[in-house]
Amino acid sequence: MSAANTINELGGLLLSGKVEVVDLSSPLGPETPILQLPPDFAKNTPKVEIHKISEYDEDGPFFAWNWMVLGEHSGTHFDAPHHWVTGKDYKDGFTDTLDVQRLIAPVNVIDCSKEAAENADFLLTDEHIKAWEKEHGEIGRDEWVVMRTDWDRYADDEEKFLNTDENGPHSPGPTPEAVEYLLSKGIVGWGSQCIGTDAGSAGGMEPPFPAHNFLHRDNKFGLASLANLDKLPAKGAILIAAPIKIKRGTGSPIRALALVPKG
Ligand code: 23J
Ligand code: MN
Repeated sequence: MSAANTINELGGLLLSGKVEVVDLSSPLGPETPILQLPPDFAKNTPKVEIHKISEYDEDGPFFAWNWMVLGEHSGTHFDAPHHWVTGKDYKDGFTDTLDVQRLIAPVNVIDCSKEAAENADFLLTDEHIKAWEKEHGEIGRDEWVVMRTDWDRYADDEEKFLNTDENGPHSPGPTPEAVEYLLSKGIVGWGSQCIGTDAGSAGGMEPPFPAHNFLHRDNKFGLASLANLDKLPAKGAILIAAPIKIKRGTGSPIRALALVPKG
């Protein structure tokens, strides 16, 4: 089938609902959990603030609008390669310079929801991923891979979302070997339902924050705080993850969307 026919058919499938658009973003607001780095990194992203300019009142009789305090890495968001020192030299590693052709791609959904419910420190290994591929099929070049943990159930409860105790944060994520394996498959990016692309324990890994370190070293993208991955098939959906075009931006909140064939 020609590309024109395929797009035409996709348009019809979207209009008829046979391809469903699934919202993979959580609402963004003052309750949105924000990463708290250990005290040796003094500066953190501020909490989201939404300030009213007007709402059909003396400050603006015909219109409602707000202004915001918003860190790039807030809520459901995109990590660009320049976010990490290992990706600092990529000219196309910023939100305004990256290749948008890469942002829309098939998505592989690795379901770790049971493991994560039993163990908040669950780590996805390269062996787990290979077993997943045996069951569902190979992960292909330039595809997205996301880890389903159903962590979005805590998306407006920072304490549960970060799950920090005296030993640090506890949330699931990949091992360094798992990330290297995915990169060997040529993925475009890796997504998590937790605060970042790395596990809560990743600050103590070698290297620290291996998902950030390896993904951005290879000019790949990260997605964090994804929602509704329980509504996606293991394979067969298309993920759209487009950051705001911030000049020399290292990331941005996104409205992540999935196209899912129904029935
Ligand atoms: C900076 C340092 C560590 C981490 C992060 C940022 C993120 O999770 C992020 O939003 O990129 S873990
Ligand atoms: Mn980030």
